[in-house]
Amino acid sequence: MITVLSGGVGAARLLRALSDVVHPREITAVVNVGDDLVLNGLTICPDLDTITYTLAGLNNDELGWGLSGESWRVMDELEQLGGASWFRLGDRDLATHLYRSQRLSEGATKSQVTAELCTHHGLAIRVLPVTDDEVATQFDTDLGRLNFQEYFVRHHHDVKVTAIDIVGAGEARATDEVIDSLVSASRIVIAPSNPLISIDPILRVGGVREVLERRRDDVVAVSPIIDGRALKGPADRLLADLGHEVSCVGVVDFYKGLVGTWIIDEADASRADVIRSRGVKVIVTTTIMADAQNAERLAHAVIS
Ligand code: FO1
Repeated sequence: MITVLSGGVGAARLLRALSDVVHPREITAVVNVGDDLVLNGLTICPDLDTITYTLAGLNNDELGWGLSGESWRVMDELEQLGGASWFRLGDRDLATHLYRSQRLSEGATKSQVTAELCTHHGLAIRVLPVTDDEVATQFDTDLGRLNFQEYFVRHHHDVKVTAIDIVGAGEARATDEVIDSLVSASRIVIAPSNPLISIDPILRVGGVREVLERRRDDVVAVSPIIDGRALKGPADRLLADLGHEVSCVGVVDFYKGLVGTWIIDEADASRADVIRSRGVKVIVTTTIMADAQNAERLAHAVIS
């Protein structure tokens, strides 16, 4: 069994690659919920949906989120009404949010709804929200406090961040399924997702960090920073804004005490010895999942 701590796109690609080299039933994704929001009365879970859609082969590759073959008629109407249309929900995607919101209003948990959606899409990989409790990633910025999607989408993550607050994480508990999957996995993987805003909100949920500390030798992490830059998104800028070194070494130090083996990109081969001096193993390989071959090579490194 392999358990993968997962954010959005990077994690989804790694999960897809892993499922080509390990039976999907052997894989569990423990997914961030700090990006989740309620908008237009609907509960939207972007990381859960990106993973579910990608594994089902339905992700919109052009946008990197939402469903393929999308249309936007509802958003266009909403815009004309003056409603909240800055966070774009496609017509097909809306069905997921309507379904989830209805089920939650009937008393189902986020975990139950996620399982139902995975069954609907015929997924063999188990996809688990890290918690069924409320967790919300928020940012202190030059513009004041912003919730996740205000920062990420409305302001295009182009605003200086002075602090990140994972509201509710201190009181939230990981679900029993999540803890079981972490305790029983032969390997725990930290996906190449944003350390500060995708993985940290998972680690801060009650019960998770403790298991990783105990199981450190079985934890393998893939650096999302390659040659001092993030492939996508604001990870490099956030590391800099918050005083971390913007390199794979900075990420290694951020996860101090939690990881036994690091996978870094060939572009960072010269940093391998510095990382080894932190008392961890290092594998150097291609970490950019630009094509199926590279993704498979990375998946093999993760399970090797
Ligand atoms: N990202 C955008 O840049 N603009 C959007 O309008 C947008 C809508 C959206 C709707 C549903 C969903 O599941 C994801 C959506 N995303 C959108 C992506 C999302 O904001 C982020 O990529 C993740 O939260 C970061 O992992």
